Amino acid sequence: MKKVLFSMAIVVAVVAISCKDSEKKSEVKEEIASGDIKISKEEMKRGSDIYFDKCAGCHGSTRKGATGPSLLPDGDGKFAATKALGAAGLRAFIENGTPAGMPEWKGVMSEEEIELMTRFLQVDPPITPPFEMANIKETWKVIVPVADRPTKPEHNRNIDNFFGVIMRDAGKVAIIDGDTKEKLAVLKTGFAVHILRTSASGRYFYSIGRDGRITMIDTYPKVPNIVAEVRASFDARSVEVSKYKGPKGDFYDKYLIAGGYNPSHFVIFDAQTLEPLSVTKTSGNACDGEKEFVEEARVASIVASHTDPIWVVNVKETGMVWLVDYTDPRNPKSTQIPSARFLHDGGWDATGHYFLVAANASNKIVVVDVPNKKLEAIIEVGVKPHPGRGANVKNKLGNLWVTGHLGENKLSFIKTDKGEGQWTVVKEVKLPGNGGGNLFIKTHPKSKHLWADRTLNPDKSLHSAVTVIDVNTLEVIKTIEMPKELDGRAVHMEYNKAGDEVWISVFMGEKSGIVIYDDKTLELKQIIKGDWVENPTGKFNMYNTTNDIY
Ligand code: DHE
Repeated sequence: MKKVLFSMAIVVAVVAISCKDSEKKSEVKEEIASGDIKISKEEMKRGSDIYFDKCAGCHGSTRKGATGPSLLPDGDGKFAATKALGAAGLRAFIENGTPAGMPEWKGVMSEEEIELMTRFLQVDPPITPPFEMANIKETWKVIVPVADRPTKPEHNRNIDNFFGVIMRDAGKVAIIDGDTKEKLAVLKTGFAVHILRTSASGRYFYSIGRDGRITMIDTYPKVPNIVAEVRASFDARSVEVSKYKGPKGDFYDKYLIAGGYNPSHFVIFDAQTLEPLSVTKTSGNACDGEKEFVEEARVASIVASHTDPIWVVNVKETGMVWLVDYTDPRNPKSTQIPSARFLHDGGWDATGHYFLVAANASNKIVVVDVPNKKLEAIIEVGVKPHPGRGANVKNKLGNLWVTGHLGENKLSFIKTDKGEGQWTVVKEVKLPGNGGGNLFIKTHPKSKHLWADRTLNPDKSLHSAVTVIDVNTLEVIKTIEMPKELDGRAVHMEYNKAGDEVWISVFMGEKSGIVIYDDKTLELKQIIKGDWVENPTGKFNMYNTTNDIY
C-alpha cells in the first residue's frame, strides 16, 4: 500500500513586501511548503525585511549566494539545501556565525527573529519585480534647482575639512566641521546609508543607501542641505562621480554613477540634477570556467579615474571588471575584463594608474591597468580580503598597497613599484589576538601610521579596539581600546585633511559615538556623542575623498 508521508500544502499568494522603506515593493509568493514549515503572509514579509537588512549583502538578493553560500530550499549543487539543514542547522549558523566571517547574530537578532529566519530560509525566496528607467525617473526629485543654488559658499568655513558621517540605522548623514568639530546638519537620507562620495569639485556629498536612494548634499549654504534625490535600484552599495577634467573641463562633476545589487545594473545620472540618463544591465557570463550566465551580477565597488573618462565598475558574481567610458553617458561603452570572483571593494595605488580590488571568494587581489584597459595581475592573499579602499604606504620596501582580511588575522603589503617584486606580497603583519574580522585600514601621506579595525572579530576586547602600525618598520605600535564611556564595535577610520587626526566610529552597541585621536601622539582628542550620533559607520573627509587619499 502506498503510504503518504507528507501532505504538501502549497498556498501561493501574491503579496507586496516593503523593505523598511515603503517604496521598496516586491511581489512575493507565500508558500506553506510542508507540514513542518509553516509561514504566514506577514511572516514572509517580515522575513524578507530581515533578510534584506542583514543577509542579502553576503548571500545575494535572490539567495543564490555570493560571499556567503546560497540559501535555497533545495540547494544549488554546491551548497547544502536549507531544507536539509533544517531549523536546528540554520539556527546554529545564525546564532554562532562562522570562522569564515559570518557574524554571530545571537544578541543582535531577537529570538523571535532567529526563529522566523529558520523557517523563512526553508521556503522559496520572493521574486522581485523589475526596476527600470521609468521607475527610476518616478523617484527623481530636484529639491533646489541648480539656478537657485549659491554660486559661492555662504560661510567662511573650511569645506575641504568637512566630514560626512553616516548614521546607518537612523538613515541619516551628519555634516561636521572638521576644524571646529561642530555639527552643521543632520540630514535624512536613504535607509541604511552605505557610503558617501564627494563631487570632483569638493562641494557636494552624495550618499547611497541600502535602498538604492541617492541623496545629494550641498555644502555651500550656511546650513548644508539636500538639493536632489533619486533612487537607482531596490538595493545598492556604490556611487561615484566623474572626476576626469578633460582638456576643456568637459566631464568634471558632470556625471554620477550608481551600482545596483538588485536589480543588477548601473545607472548614469546628471551629477548636478540627478536626472537619470541610462541604465545598463550587468548580468552576463562569469570570468572563469565554463561560460556560465549569471543573472544576479551585483555591482560592488565603483571608482572614478582622474586621468581618463572612465569608471571602474566591479561586478561581484561574474568577476568581470567593467571599464565604463562615460563620454556618451546615454550610450556608455564598456570594456569588460575577466578577473576573479567575487569582486568587492578596492582602491587606487599611489600613482592612480592601477586599481586593486578584492576577489573575496577566491582570496585574491586583482590589479587593473586602467589607462591601458587591461588586467595587470592577480595576487594570492589571505582568507577573504577586505581592503575598503586599501591604504598606500611607502618605506624601504617601496610603495606598498595594503589589504586586511575578514577570514584571517593578517594585513598583506603588496609592492606596486615597477621592477622586481612588483605585485607580490612583500610583507605580512599579524594584528594582536586571534581570528580575522578586520574591515578597514587607513593611512595618510603625512602620517607615519597605519590604522586597522577588527570590527567583525567575535572577541569584544578586539572588536572594540583599533591597532596602529608604524609604516616604516611595519611593527604594531599600539592597540587602542575605545573610551569606556562608549560601548560598541570600532569601525572605519578617516583622517582629517591635514593628516594629523584620525576619526573612528563606535557602533552596534549601547552607546555609540565618534572618537578622534591625535595621529602623532595617539592620544584621545575628543569624543563626539549625543542624541544625534546614532550608530555611526563610514566617515568621509571632503578633501581626502575627492582626491582619493588613503
Ligand atoms: Fe560595506 C564599502 C558592500 C557590510 C560599511 N561595502 C562597501 C563597498 C561595497 C560594500 C561593495 C564598496 C563601495 C565602493 O567603494 O564603491 N558591505 C557591503 C556588503 O555587501 C556587506 C558585506 C553586507 C551588506 O549587506 O551590506 C557590507 N559595510 C558592511 C557593514 O556591515 C558596514 C561595516 C556597516 C554598514 O553600512 O552596514 C559596512 N562598507 C562600509 C563602509 C564602506 C563600505 C563604511 C566605505 C569604505 C570606504 O572607506 O570607502
